Amino acid sequence: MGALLLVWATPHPAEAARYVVDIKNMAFGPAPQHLKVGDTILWRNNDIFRHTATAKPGFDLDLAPGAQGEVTLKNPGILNVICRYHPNMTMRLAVEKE
Ligand SMILES: [Cu+2]
Repeated sequence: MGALLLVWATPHPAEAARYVVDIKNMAFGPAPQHLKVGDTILWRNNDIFRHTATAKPGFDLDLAPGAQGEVTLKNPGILNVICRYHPNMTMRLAVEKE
């Protein structure tokens, strides 16, 4: 949790955007479009189940019900996001260069 708080406190580049993805009813919310390197995504678990937002390589957030976590997109490319507990939960993110 300490690491997440540090991420929150880190100043973002002026052009970086912040997106929110809500997890609910065993599914990821709509995938943000036009993502760029340096943008951040806040994942919010609004479900009654524990979920992860996992992309390898990339990030791995383990989110209890009601928890949230933020990731900064570091590399361009396609990220295939899954929940490790529910492999049918998937999301595809396309990250463009900065
Ligand atoms: Cu899940």
